[in-house]
Amino acid sequence: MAGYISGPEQDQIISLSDINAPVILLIGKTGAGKSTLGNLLLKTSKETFPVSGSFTSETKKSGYANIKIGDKIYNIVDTPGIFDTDDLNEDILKEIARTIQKCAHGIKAILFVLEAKRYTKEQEKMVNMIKLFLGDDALEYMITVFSHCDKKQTEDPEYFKKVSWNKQIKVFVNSMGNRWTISPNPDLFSPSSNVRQQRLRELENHILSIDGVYTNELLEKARKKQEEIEKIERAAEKKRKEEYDESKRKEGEANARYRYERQRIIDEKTTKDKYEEQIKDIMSQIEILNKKVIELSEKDNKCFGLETQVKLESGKTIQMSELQTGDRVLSNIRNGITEYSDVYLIAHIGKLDHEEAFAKVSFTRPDGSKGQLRLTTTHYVFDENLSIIFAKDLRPGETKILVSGDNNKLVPVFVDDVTIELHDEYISFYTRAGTVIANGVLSSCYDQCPPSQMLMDLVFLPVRLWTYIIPSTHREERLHPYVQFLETMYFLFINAMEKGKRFID
Ligand SMILES: Nc1nc2c(ncn2[C@@H]2O[C@H](COP(=O)(O)OP(=O)(O)O)[C@@H](O)[C@H]2O)c(=O)[nH]1
Ligand SMILES: [Mg+2]
Repeated sequence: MAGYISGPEQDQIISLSDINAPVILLIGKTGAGKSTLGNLLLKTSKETFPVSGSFTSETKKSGYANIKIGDKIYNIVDTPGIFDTDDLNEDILKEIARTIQKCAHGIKAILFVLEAKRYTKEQEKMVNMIKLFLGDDALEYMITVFSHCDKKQTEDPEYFKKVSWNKQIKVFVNSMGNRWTISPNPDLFSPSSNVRQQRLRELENHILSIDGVYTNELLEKARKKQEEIEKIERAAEKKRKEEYDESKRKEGEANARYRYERQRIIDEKTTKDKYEEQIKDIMSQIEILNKKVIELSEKDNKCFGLETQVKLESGKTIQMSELQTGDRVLSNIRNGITEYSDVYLIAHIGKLDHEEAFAKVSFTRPDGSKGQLRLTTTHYVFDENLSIIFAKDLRPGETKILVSGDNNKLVPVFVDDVTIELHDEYISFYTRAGTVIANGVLSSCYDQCPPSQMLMDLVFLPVRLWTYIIPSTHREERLHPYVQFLETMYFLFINAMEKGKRFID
C-alpha cells in the first residue's frame, strides 16, 4: 500500500536527512507523464508533483516525496525535463547534481515512462538509444511504464501489447526483465477504479520484485557525506539539549527555550550550507571540466584511418569508411567468446581542413602475417596488461598489443614499428562497449577522451537518456555535441571518484 508522507514543495535546499531511503526514479521525455505517474503512485488527492499543461511551463526542478510500498519507505524522485535538452546550462547542471545527491541511499527502481501513443520511428530510435546507453546493471532496476494509453489498452494490457508493440519495444521490455505496466490516465480512471488500482498494484509489485538497491561509488560517496552531516547534526542537537538543561536550571524555562530555538536555527543553517556545499562542489567540478571540454573540442577529435577494417556480427569485414550507426562490430574477445557492440555514434567522418599526425603501428600476427593500424597519435590501444596506452607511446620490440588470433583469442604480440605520418582523413566513432577490434588490434574508441564504461554508472543514466533526442544517424564532419558532453561528464566522474580505469575487467 502506498501512502503519502511528505511533499516535495520545499525550500530549494532540501534536507537530505528527510530522504534517507532508496529512490524510485522517474525518468522519460518531457511530457511523457512522469509527474502524473508519481502522483498516481502517491495516491493523494493533492497534486504533489506539478503536472505540466504545456512543455514550456514544466518545472525544471526535481521533486521528491516519501512513499510506502509493502512495508518499506522509498523516495519517489520526479526528474524534470532536464535531460531532454542539450543546453547544459547552470540550472541543468545543478539539477543533475541534486539528482545524484538525492540518490545517495541507492536506487530501488527506475521507472522509465514512455508515451505509447505515438509509437513512431522517432521513438523506435529513442528506445534503441536508451538501450545503448544503459549499463547492463541499471537495466536490472528498470521498469517500463507506458503512458498515454487509451481506455481499452489500459483495461487490457495484453491487447495493448499485441496490437501496439513492435519488435524493438518487445526487445527493449524484454531486456528489462519484462517488467512493464501501463500508467492509467487519471482523466479516464478515477481513484476508485479497479483498473487504475490494478495497474498501480502491478507497478508496485514490479518494484518490490527487484532485488536489492542499486548503488555505485559516486552514490556511496554522496551517502557518506550525508551521514557525516547527519552526525554533525546529531552532535549539535545533543549539545543544544545539554545547554538547554543547564540554562533551564540557571535561568528558567523561558530563557532556556529561547536559547535553544536560536541555536537550532543556527545549526540548521549550518547543515543546509553543508548540503549546498556538496552541490556546489559537484557543480564547480563540472564547470572546470566544461572549460576543459571546450578546449578539447576545439582541438579536433580524431580516431582511425578510414581504411581500417572491422568485423561485423554478420561475419562480414568492412572498412571503417563504410560504418553506419547501429552496426554491430567486433569489440572484444573474452574467454574465447567474441563480443559485438553497437556503433551508437559516428562523431566525425571524412576530410579535415588540415593534416594530422597519425601513428602507423606495424605488428606481426600470431599466424606470422603482417598487420598495420593507423590511428591518431593520442588514440588509445590496449597493452598486454589491458592498460590503455597512447598509440604514439607504443615501443617497437617492447610494448605488446593484443591482436586477435586463432581460436577466438587475443594474443599479445610485439609492436614491430611505429611511424608518424600526416593525414587529413579519419573516422571517429563510438561503440557501446567503448572498444573495437580494428585491423585485429584491441583498441579503444577514444582519443584522449573517456571510456564510456565509466559513464554507464547509473548516476549518469539520465545523461545517457538525454541522448535519445539526438538522432543516431549523425554522421557529420563536425564533432558531435554529445561527445563533448560525454567528456564533461567523464571528467566530472573522474574528479568525483578519483578512480582510475575500469575499461575491462
Ligand atoms: N492522455 C494522457 N495524458 C497524460 C498521461 N500522463 C500524463 N498526461 C498528460 O500529459 C501532460 C504531461 O504530463 P506530465 O506528468 O507533466 O509529464 P512529465 O513532463 O513527464 O512530468 C499533462 O497534460 C498530463 O495531463 C496519460 O497517461 N494519458
Ligand atoms: Mg514533470
